[in-house]
Amino acid sequence: MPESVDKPLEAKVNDLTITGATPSTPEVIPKPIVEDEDEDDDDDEDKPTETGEKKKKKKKKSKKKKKLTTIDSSYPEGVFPEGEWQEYPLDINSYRTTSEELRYLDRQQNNKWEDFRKGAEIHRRVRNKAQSSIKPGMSMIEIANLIEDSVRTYAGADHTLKAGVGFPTGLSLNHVAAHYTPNTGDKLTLAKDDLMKVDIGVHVNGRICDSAFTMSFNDTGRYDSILAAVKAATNTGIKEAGIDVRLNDIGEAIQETMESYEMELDGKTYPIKCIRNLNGHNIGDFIIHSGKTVPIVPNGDMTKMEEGETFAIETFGSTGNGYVLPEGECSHYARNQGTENINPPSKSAKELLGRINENFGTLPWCRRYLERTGEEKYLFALNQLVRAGIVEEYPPIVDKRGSYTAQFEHTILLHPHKKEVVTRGDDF
Ligand code: HZT
Ligand code: MN
Ligand code: MN
Repeated sequence: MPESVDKPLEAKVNDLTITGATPSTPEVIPKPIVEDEDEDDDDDEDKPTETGEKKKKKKKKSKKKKKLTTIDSSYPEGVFPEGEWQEYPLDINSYRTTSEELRYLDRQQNNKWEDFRKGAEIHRRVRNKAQSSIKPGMSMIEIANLIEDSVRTYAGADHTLKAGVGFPTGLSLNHVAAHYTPNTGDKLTLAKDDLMKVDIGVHVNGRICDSAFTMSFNDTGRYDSILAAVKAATNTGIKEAGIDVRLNDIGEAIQETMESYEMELDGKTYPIKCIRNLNGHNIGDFIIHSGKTVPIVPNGDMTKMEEGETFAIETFGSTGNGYVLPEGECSHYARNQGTENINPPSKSAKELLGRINENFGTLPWCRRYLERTGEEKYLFALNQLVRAGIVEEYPPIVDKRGSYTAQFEHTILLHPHKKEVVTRGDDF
């Protein structure tokens, strides 16, 4: 659809690149005109020269450098690939799939869905890069920078609130289930047998794609069953989700899938448990968790999902207690909603809050991002904002020491007629 009437002008990103574009029929799957290719245009690298020798030097030089450019340059019409479509599960909803009225209703929201799809395409490209280039021995800071720089480059926005990183990159290892990202000075490096949850957030105009996967570098199949359990459990949650579905019932289905797996580790068999105090959540504009939570065990919550809602469906499996507690130095923060009238307790806290508002609004951020804005001795003021209730800390959350945890997560859109697993890729 042509540019919106219903969106404020300042909320648009990269107007220039899509000016004058006449978007094609929405039913046509958009094909990127510029595929990522080798850095140079030389496509005869492998052909022997007249003397029979191959152009080795040239090939080496151009080997793995991929052209990283804005996602808009790949989709100049501003129409991004759709995610995976799934029909709604309940029989009472079978009319939705074919209803012309509901499809029409859905098109009124097209700008919003396009923002999610653009974020999702950035997410897929960034995680492909992560999956091919992250190696044991790298520092956690290097890994975080690789991912976040890639998000920023694809987003190509001149302001953090237009498009880019949607929340700190989670790189939690082993018994740490979530909300670890390195702070400056962190010396931690990735080891071969680490099990790493990579949780990447991409936002476009405040529409946040929240999607995560788990990486292993062990080639003996050590973690295969926990990975299979959690991937299957998340897919169960996605399949069960839908308009008028009770949150409790999604939790029940997820647990049933997850806990049908076990894992043998060094001669001992462990049940794979759901981490019962972690859950999926509604996603709101610039608000990573708004409203409903989606349990991963039954919890008696009879609340239903509703038309038009967007959710992060995430599940966590563990060989430990299946219960997490906060532990370790905090890196993740976000402004608390509804605290606009609380007065910051000091001049430095007030100034820091100004910086936070200007750069992140209500999006979550981490210490490294604050430092990118030019802040340096901010910790005292930050802790004042935390104590005043203006800023919320999201410390790392951990299961039992020595246990292993895994996570898979997708963002889903509950369109009136069908649901869209917008962050789905060929990887997970
Ligand atoms: C909080 C802070 C962040 C939301 C889930 C999550 C990563 O555990 C209600 C349900 C980023 C995200 C969040 F910096 N959390 N998804 N991906 N973390 S949560 C939550 O705090 S609140 C789940
Ligand atoms: Mn996440
Ligand atoms: Mn999430």
